[in-house]
Amino acid sequence: MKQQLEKLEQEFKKSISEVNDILKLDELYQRFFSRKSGEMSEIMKNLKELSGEARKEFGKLANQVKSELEEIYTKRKGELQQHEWGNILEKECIDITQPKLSVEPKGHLHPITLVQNDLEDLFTSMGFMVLDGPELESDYYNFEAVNITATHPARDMQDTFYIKGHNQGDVSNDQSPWVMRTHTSPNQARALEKYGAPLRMIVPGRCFRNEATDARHEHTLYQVEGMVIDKDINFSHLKAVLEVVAKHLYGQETLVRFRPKYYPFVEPGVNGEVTCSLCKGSGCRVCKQSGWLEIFGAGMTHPNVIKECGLDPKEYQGFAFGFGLDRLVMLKYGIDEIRVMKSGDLKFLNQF
Ligand code: FA5
Repeated sequence: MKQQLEKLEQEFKKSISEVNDILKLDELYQRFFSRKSGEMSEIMKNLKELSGEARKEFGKLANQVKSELEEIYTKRKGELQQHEWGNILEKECIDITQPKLSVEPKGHLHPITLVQNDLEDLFTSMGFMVLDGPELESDYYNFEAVNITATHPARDMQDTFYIKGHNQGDVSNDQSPWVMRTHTSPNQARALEKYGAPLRMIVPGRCFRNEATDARHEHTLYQVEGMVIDKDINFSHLKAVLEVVAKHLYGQETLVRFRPKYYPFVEPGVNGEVTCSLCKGSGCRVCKQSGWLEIFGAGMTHPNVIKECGLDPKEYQGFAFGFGLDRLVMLKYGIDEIRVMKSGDLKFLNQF
């Protein structure tokens, strides 16, 4: 038994000198000193075969060896722990002298959003509500409700994307075909039906047309619709509001001119132009050498639209306008090509 104990002692010392991590060290400890199946317990089980004094003597010796080996174990464990902490600290330490990592550039607002926000603030300050309307619109609201009947030639002015399927009947129990809205004007009828008169509102939003695109025309364009309906509204109110907008955007020296234009939902209708701020009126590619740029359509609301929305045109009058938001942005920032705005080109976008 004594020999067994010596063998165990030597083996333990040899094995522990070869162990390099704490997990293996604990496994080793269990192998030798586990109460149930450790090699030391196996030796101690034989103790009962010894008699009196010999048993006492061997028990004492075994305990001495055990505590000596446990001391070696504890010391080795301490060394290994220190080593592992050292590794962790080394891995996790922060070098405060290191130069800072370059931070990803933050996003920013698109120029169309900047001008839209600016206009929303301006119109709100004049008592207008800011509303929203659907991009997938019904034929009824896009055309019929604003006085463009099914066979009306004015439909040709806006080459339209029709979508399969029909509206299921919303505000007006409308079952007409779907279209991608060609302008924001359907919201004239939607707003009048919902809020009635008096009404002062704008609706900014995206519109879609089957355009042959060029420097001034896009298939996906932004407009800002506006409408005022009240008693005793006349053309000078319309002119005043649109001049305020033009001067707010482009400066007090900006000139606005109105020329007659046909829109079925207004009478009289006008097309509004401002002096081209790119060439200061001398003529360039964007204003087609005319010195003027068309930025809105407008006019006095047609009595048919007022009637269609359940109001009496003898009692209420009003005006409506539709700005081409992309065109407003082009003029404000001197952009001579509309298509760059939705190109996602960072060289362009990072300028704003
Ligand atoms: C309309 O869309 C009318 N709904 C505007 C209106 C509203 C008139 C209320 C009267 C009363 P028009 O098709 O002219 O009208 O477009 C209005 C503005 O949108 C134009 O002045 C122009 O600035 C802009 N626009 C029109 N088509 C495009 C296009 N393809 N790309 C970029 N801008 C466009």
